[in-house]
Amino acid sequence: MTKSAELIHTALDSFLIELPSWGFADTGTRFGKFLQDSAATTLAEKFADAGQVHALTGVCPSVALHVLWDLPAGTDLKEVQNLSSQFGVRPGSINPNVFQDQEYKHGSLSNERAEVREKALQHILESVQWAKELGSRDLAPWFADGSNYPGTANIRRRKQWLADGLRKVHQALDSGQRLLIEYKPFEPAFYHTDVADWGMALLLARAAGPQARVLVDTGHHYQAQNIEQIVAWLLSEDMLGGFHFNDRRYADDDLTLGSIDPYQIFRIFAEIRHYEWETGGRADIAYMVDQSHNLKNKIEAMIQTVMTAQQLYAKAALIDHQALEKARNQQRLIDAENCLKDAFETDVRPVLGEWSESRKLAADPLRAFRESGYTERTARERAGRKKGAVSSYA
Ligand SMILES: [Mn+2]
Repeated sequence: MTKSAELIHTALDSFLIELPSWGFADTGTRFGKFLQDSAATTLAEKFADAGQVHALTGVCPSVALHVLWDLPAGTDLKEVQNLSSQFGVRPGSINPNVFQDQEYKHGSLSNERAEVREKALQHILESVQWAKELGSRDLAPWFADGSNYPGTANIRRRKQWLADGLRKVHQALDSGQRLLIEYKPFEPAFYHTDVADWGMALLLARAAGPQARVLVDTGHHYQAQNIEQIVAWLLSEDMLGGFHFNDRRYADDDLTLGSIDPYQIFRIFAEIRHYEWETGGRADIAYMVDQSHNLKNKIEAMIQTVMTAQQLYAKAALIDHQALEKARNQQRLIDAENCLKDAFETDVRPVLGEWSESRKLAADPLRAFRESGYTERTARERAGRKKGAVSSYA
């Protein structure tokens, strides 16, 4: 094996990606939801579909669960464990839902009304409990808190309420668990969101406690924001907890990773790989997908995402960090920049195929999936049951 093939194999061996349960369900836009006969509606179907992706790619052993959509009140967690063993994928991060109920229209943990804050807190604490029982490490709340018009919210007080709530959530964690704080500059609130950027998320994570980290959703930034710089800063503060992978052209578009700007994702991986090269350690990062495949076949889109992530990660594994560091120190700008570009422009797909075959996986998971006839089979089985089943987002 060549040296670069070896580098890629080693990198891919430990590169795992978590799949979101909601990525297999029918989803849509603010204008409408588009149904696919083969899309999953039940938790069993979501586990089955995620299991397909893992069986073919070998790198997606866990599924992120969304509490209200996947674990409604009265869910028997034993059933979830059974699905896990049946389909070969375990429950991953637990995502509490504190935005869907009517009470949350003005926010959850930072709502002006104490009883709403309390309701949100209880739901998140319950989610921590479920995470413990399911053996899930990371808790990843989705906060939609914010306001739509200037002057309508006390921003400082809401920050305090949010910090207080997160501190209580942190107290409930087991020693191995983590609380991931995700940020987003707008939507669904359009004037201010309570956790608008990585700095706010960092402060809230620090206020919550030592097991809290920042979650970077690649779509949750303004245009032209330098995401890899945010990643570098969070790494240097030991505060990077994980990623929600997706791509965007305009806002939080939830498009397929690397479909618009693969170099952006590569540059993020380059920062992580450089940090690991420099420290000799491994950054504890949860790589997760958070996408909405409104029009693509859900499972195919997920396989495409995983393969894209692997390709970009493999390219980043080819960076010669020693040469890069030397060029930087000697201020040879073109040479330093070309360390990244040479790696990025290498076609790693043949090595990726060899790596898959060496792991007894299909060299081309996408083609293998299409040839399996899974979509046609599940479309036949699921189509009848789905009639009229258009309710919540996923
Ligand atoms: Mn996200």
